Amino acid sequence: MKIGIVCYPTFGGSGVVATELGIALAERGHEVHFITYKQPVRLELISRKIHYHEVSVPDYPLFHYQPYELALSSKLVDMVKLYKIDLLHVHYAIPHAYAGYMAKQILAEEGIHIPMVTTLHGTDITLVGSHPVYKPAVTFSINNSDVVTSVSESLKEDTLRLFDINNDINVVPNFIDVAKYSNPFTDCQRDLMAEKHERIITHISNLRPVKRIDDVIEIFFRIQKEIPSKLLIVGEGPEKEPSEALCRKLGIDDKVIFLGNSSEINKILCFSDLFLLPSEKESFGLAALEAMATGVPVISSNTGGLVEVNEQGFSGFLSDVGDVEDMAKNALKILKDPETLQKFKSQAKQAAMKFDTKNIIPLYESVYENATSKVL
Ligand code: GMT
Repeated sequence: MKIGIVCYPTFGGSGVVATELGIALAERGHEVHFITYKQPVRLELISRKIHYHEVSVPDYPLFHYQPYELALSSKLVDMVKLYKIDLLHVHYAIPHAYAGYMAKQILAEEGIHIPMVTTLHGTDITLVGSHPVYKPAVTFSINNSDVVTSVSESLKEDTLRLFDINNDINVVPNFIDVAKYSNPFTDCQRDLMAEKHERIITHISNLRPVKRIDDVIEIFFRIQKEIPSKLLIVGEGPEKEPSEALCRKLGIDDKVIFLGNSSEINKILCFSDLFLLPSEKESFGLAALEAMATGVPVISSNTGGLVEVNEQGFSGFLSDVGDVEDMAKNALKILKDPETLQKFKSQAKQAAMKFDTKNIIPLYESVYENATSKVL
């Protein structure tokens, strides 16, 4: 099948999922066309089966806001016609589902009936999409997609609660190529980051308020009082500076390393002992799954889809949002004894297996068949 994928190409879970999906589909023989404003960060492998088409928006001084959706719709129309694309799969409702719908309508005028699948990722529903400014357009785009998928049961429930939906929503969870995350390194070079006797605690995100970075630091503050340890914070975002200030205030700035954005996530996870994800909201928590697949147990909040990913007392522990005392207590439970840590590491990996690429990609393939049957 020839599949056109639209996504946000920069750092962020939805772009990562869309890119990994495209790569996995190409490996299964499909022809994949990424149509977006920048080459997706994880798309290193350009092959005969993977194409990238850049959407450029001409700069015109009259426009206060450049009309990206319009440029995207036009590019989708052109690419569908040029490459005879069979299906559009848009990731993140805003504005991709809306632009995809417009492209679909323009193509229909010319007798080309292309199915469109929309995948909801989280903030397009819970944080941004339900804002009154976007809500009518988001509702319309969801209701007019041929098939809608959401990355967790929890996100499906949120969508049905927040919007007036008259379309089915299929849950297709996020996935991971467990083999690829299985510590390819014989030596993780953990001495780059910490002393032999220290535990390494990691957090990876785009450092926005929803990730509650203060809680990450507060949890670590309690851990390091009991166990020699280092905290690695990976990513860039608006919370970085206040977090650095909090570390200085707590007197732990020598134990916290801010690494910025990294393309070496599996190397970082390779030398991590514990992953922290105390988010306010999380439709799935792909970062937690990446950690688990590398054999890193997770201490998280029990919000949204995290309860579908992190298994209480098995791959890690979950606590109420903001309960840093409980999170620190659970972290220490895992870290204090080497045997317990080893047990949680292997259980985390085991729990990640059910989200392995080979189990999830066929679900997307059957979604594509279903969407195609709707336009025939
Ligand atoms: O929250 C992020 O880090 C980015 C955001 C995005 O849209 O790229 O992530 C959302 O989609 C991911 C992939 O499906 C999910 O794993 C994240 O849980 C979700 N983030 C939120 O719901 C806050």
